Amino acid sequence: MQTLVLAAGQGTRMRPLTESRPKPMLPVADRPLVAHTVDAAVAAGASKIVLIVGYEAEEVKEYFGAEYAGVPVEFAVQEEQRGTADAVRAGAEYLDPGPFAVLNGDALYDHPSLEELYNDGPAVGSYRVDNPSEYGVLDIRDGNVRGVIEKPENPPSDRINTGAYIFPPEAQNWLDVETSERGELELTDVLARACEESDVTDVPFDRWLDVGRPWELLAANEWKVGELDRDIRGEVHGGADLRGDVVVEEGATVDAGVVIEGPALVRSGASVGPNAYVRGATVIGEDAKVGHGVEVKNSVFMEGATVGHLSYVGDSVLGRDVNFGAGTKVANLRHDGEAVKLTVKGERISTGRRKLGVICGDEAKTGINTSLNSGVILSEGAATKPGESVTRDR
Ligand code: TTP
Repeated sequence: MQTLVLAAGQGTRMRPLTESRPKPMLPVADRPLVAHTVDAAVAAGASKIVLIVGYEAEEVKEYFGAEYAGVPVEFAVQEEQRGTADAVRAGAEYLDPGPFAVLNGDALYDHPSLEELYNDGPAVGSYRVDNPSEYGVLDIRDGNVRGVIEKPENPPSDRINTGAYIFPPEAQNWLDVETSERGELELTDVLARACEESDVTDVPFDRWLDVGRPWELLAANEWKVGELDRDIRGEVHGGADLRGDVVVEEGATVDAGVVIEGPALVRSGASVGPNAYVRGATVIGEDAKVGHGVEVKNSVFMEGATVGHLSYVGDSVLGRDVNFGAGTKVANLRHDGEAVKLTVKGERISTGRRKLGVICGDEAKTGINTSLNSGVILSEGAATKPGESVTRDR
């Protein structure tokens, strides 16, 4: 099945992590987010991948090249991010006649579910949630999908749109849709046409994750780091204790006195220790550093992020080349035990997570003994003074 993967978006809700990097290239375990989407597509039977790129396109192109996992890859540039139907239209010239699949390049799909979708006719992948009103909800009647209703007050079902579709061949001619109320050209309008013209089935997915906001990047890493099997290739001191499914890539070092509780991933060029404690679905990215007396829990360190001495980092994302001064501590739990809130595009939003630390854009720096409150965002290049207690984004 020829497959279009939408990866042209700006990822504004993911800022500051997408300030200079496209969202599909954010790290999830040992590869970029969109590589997991493409892996799932290939496992499901994709014959060709057409990646729709736009924002920071070069990074995506460089990663995939002309072939990936034995499958040919083409790139279509969507000049302006005018919506998902427009993105598909940008890729249509690379399609052969016949049915085609479309996947969101910022979502994780489980392989068997996607395979079921690929084996079906015109179809849409759905996922059951308790709060459908916050999503695009599938209108399902007599076993067929009739369309998608965006954030309805009275949802017609508890099954939401995963952004994974199999379109019939004729849909290649239905891509010129009208601008929607929110000012975008929407693929769900193409789906609505498909529902009018033929039977579109709903394929329930066992697992799915939309990765749009910073805490969802942590959830994505929890999923994919959790799938890693123990594999120790780097240099590990005899006095280190690696428990469970820990991966230490070639070129990484783990020094004496370190305890790492899997699942955890230490990437090539990274160093941990001496005397550090790493646990809970943590990724220490390429050339990143966790120094003496540092505890890291359930966090993602991107390339070159450094926490050198006597610090605690929990449930946090540290962008490229972030540097925490000695003694920096991150709070990851509110006293009242309520879900931590984060500001997304100027709006305070509950993340639904009881445990969440901080989100740091690339090259943010903290002075020694900085305290960072839970839910704080440090923008790209932000700095704190020694001894500061940071309770607001900066
Ligand atoms: P969104 O998550 O709605 O958009 P986005 O990725 O730009 O993020 P944000 O809303 O935070 O700015 O998009 C869903 C998928 O579709 C995602 O994989 C990006 C892709 N997309 C395009 O390729 N082109 C587009 O014009 C749009 C709007 C989205």
